[in-house]
Amino acid sequence: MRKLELHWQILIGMVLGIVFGFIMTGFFWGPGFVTDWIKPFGTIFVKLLKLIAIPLILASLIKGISDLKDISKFRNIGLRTIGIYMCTTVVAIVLGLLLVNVLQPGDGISDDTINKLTQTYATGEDVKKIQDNASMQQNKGPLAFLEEMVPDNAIAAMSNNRLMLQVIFFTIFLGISMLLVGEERAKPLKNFFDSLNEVVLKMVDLIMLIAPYAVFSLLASVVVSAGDKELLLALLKYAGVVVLGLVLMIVFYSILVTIFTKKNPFWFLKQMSPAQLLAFSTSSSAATLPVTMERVEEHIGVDKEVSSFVLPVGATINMDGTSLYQGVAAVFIAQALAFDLPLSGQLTIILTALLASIGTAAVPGAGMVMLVIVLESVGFPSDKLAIGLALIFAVDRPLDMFRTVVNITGDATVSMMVAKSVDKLGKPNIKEWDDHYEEV
Ligand code: DAS
Repeated sequence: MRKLELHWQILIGMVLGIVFGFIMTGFFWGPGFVTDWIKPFGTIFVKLLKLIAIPLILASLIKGISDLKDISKFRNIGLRTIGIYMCTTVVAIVLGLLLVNVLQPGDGISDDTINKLTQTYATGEDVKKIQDNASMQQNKGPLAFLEEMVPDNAIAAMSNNRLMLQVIFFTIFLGISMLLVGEERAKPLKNFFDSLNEVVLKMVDLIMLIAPYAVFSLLASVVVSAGDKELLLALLKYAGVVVLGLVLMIVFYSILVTIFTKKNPFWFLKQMSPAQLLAFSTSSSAATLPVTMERVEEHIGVDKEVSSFVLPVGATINMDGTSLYQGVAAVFIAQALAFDLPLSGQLTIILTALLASIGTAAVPGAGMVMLVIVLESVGFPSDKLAIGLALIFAVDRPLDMFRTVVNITGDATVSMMVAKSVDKLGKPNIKEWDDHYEEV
């Protein structure tokens, strides 16, 4: 197994996990066995990745900023990054709205299916938890996300992955201050973070040694916990529209990479495939971030000065897959429950889905929590909200896997575009494919 390239190892682990999961569903003791004896290994793997995400952000961001030498370059990278992120997210939402209006997946849902979904999910703990999380988000003002970005305790912020944006804020503040005190004075601190960066990247390599076995465990547990097969089929058209949109976003990124970086898009997708497969398996941009950074820096050649800012910020505020999904899901629910959503309402969705995807945490299922905000923004009746969420809950986990792949691929694409624009897109350190494939 070790001889194979990483993405083949992970892919084999995923396929075997899915097959094993389906086999286990054939025995009454199967799902319990997988949940009790197989799933923990996948959970440990995700926890290990999250464990090093914060130290990696800290070390690589400090190194990236302090390597810049002056503030103007940092401002340059920051403005380009945020600007391109907002553009790709708007493209994703508009694409989602176009597809869901043209393909109308909500029209085919029978009342019987809606009733069955309502009984299965609408009264359940899961939907109630999503609504509680969403109402906590809503009670805040429009600038809440800005307020929450500033930590009042740096150590506490680092102890909680959901506060990644606070760690990024603190780290940028520290990095800029290091630049201002001058290279000599900041040298001891810079040396410390430079070596921390090397050590944490080595930890990524060690954790990745168990990746094939971990994704086997993660996929097996997803298969055994899948909902009612008949209900899944009823939602297949809706799921198909979301996945079609997400695939088109990958095509969109490939076009951006070809035009703006002159790199071969197939070469790009191959270099990113281990991170994409992990994003699919974990449904977490935060857990995948260490691997996304390693792939972009070592295998694509984006300078750390760029990737150390663009990728951690992207993992938290740039979720193109999630925003496309929120656009499709909101209109699908309106179609299925015969709620009239005129064009003005759909334009509102563009803005709220943009803000919702910024506020979505980089953890599994977070996109669904923010969907409530999007639905409320277009005046969707709150008594029907639970039914609406129940409608899409059955297929949310598989769709979360796909949209997380798009989220991290979008981040990698923007990091290459920004790097190219500031002439920081060099040669990969590790070659896995011949040179002539690399350039278009
Ligand atoms: N799973 C989230 C992520 O980590 C995205 C989502 O929930 O939509 O990117």
